[in-house]
Amino acid sequence: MLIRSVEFITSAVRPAQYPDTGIPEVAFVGRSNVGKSSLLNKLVNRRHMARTSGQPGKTQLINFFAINEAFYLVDLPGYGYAKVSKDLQATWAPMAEAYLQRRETLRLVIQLVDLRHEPTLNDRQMYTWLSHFGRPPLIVATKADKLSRAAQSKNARVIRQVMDLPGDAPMVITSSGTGYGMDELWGHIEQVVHEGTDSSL
Ligand SMILES: Nc1nc2c(ncn2[C@@H]2O[C@H](COP(=O)(O)OP(=O)(O)OP(=O)(O)O)[C@@H](O)[C@H]2O)c(=O)[nH]1
Ligand SMILES: [Mg+2]
Repeated sequence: MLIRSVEFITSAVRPAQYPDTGIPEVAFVGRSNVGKSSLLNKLVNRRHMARTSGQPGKTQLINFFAINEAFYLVDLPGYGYAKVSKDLQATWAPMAEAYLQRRETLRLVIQLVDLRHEPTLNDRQMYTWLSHFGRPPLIVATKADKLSRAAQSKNARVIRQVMDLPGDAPMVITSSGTGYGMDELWGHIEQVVHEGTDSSL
């Protein structure tokens, strides 16, 4: 993908606050600290587009970023981190659920899981829930740089099994440290936003 422009558009809680330009969008969901914001930054080659942190719960609103003024990438707050306050957990569900269920311009949900660990109950519930609402997510396993090649393949198999992915469902292994998997992931995004790599631009 040729990135010509990256622009932070807005942070939203309620549907009335979402951008209403009608351009397609791709959203990133996953457990708190799994690496959603880091992956977004690596995808667009900007170190600080989305805020990241070693402390779970960094992203607390729905953040919209416009790419090439053609589509949005959407950073959602993470779910399922016990230490995030009860108040925050209580606001996450309605905020993210409303978005994921009703956003008409949402073309693809990308669900991140940590390649180092077995998916959690929350991960499985999120996958099932999204599939139930007709948005089966693309699974992306993050933090591959922390594992050997052999461990990557082994853990990828475990994730497929535990998440109960259909045999033909793609799964992308990535590292926001090295950039591994970014081209493959862009391939999936390009398919739904209809913006390809056009060298004549
Ligand atoms: N080694 C390594 N560390 C990563 C990778 N991706 C993210 N991290 C680290 O994991 C931590 C969490 O990353 P974030 O991108 O903030 O995670 P998040 O999913 O956006 O978290 P919330 O906003 O809390 O939901 C940070 O310390 C990152 O540096 C990766 O691919 N490799
Ligand atoms: Mg984040």
